[in-house]
Amino acid sequence: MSQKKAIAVLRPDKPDGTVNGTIVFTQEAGKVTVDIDIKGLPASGEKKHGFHIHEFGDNTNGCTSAGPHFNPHKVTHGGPEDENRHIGDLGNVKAVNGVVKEQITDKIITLEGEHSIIGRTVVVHEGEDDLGKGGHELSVSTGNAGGRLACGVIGYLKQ
Ligand SMILES: [Cu+2]
Ligand SMILES: [Zn+2]
Repeated sequence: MSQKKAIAVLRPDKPDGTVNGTIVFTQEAGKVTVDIDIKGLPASGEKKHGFHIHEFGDNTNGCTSAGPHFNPHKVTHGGPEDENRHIGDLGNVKAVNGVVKEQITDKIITLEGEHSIIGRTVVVHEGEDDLGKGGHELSVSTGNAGGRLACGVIGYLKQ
């Protein structure tokens, strides 16, 4: 299988926003590796931020235009390890003093075929994603992760 790579360059949602970064996706057999580099988050020790792929590759009115979580199967929100989850549910990233540097792998997202994430938007949220278990009315749709701090459209990366 030929390896495919994609990238999303994160920009702040608001003109005075500080959050930026790059997210690199690498398709491998049956999984995608995601290299996450984010800077400019609130520097307050360790803090989790909801991290998802949203449906549309549209940032016309900031990150809001990206729409809801990418969810072609019309199921409820969950965590990345849950059987029941949106395709776009990648859970949380953990910032340490405003910086995220982590690598995750996910078996649900893909850079190929009908449910490819290419052309959709990565969003970093203000708050923590409760992975559907918070008991808030928004838990089952968004994980109640709060506002959108930064986002970027996923496109093919030269390799
Ligand atoms: Cu989100
Ligand atoms: Zn979701």
